[in-house]
Amino acid sequence: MRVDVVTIFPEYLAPLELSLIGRARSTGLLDLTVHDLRSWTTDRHRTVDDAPLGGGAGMVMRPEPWAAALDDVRTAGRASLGDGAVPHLLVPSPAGAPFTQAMAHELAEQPWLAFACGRYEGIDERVLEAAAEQGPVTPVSLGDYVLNGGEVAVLAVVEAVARLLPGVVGNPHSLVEESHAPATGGLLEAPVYTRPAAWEGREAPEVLLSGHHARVAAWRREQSLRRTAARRPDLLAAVDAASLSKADRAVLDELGWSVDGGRLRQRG
Ligand code: 6SD
Repeated sequence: MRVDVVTIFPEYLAPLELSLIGRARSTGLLDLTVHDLRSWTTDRHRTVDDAPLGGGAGMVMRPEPWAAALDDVRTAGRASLGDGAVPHLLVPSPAGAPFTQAMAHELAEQPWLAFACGRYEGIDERVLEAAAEQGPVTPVSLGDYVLNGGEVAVLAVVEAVARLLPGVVGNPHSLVEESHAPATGGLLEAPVYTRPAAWEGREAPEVLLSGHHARVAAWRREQSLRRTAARRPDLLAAVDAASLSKADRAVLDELGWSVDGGRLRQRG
């Protein structure tokens, strides 16, 4: 997969040189280039911002350097991926669509992603309009809170997507039963433990030492349900009731959840 990131803070993306993502880059699984937006400015002060039209607080990113940067990124990418290639442009924004594991899986299928990192009050909207005439553009949000710019969101999205590329995570089985993975049926993962079995007076759950795989699986399933009910009732309400066993329903009933029209609903 090819990834281009345009930002006024290229050093902010330095963590993408580390760990599994860094190795994916050195082994050629991930071809990631970070570009400094100021390379496409034409004035002595390398200006990327200007006052908002209509007034108001802060500054807005000027369209000219952005348009030139995105044009050059598209041209360079086509030279390496082929004439028909178009990047899927992702623009971090608190006003974007929530970034989810499902979206990470879809993006992991794409040959080419580009990211435009806003700063200040954001990028002149016409940049996104013009880009949408060249290829798909998706504003994405990490969550309902406000960051200072798009760089932290790019770190999160690139890591979530790149770890799904074949060969990036050593044991692909690790991807199967984690929180938000389709295989967990939309539930959170159970807690995990390692040796020593007793640590500072705290015992790990005995069932995990039993060697009884079916009992371990049943215990983990129950923990997933309890955790999801306590922490993410929104996820539990989205579960297809047809995926629940009798044992699942008994646990959920004890927690105050009943099946109603194929979905789960909290009583009371
Ligand atoms: C000015 C940005 C870009 C400012 C952001 C994204 C999320 N989920 N919160 N905040 C954000 C992105 C803020 O450029």
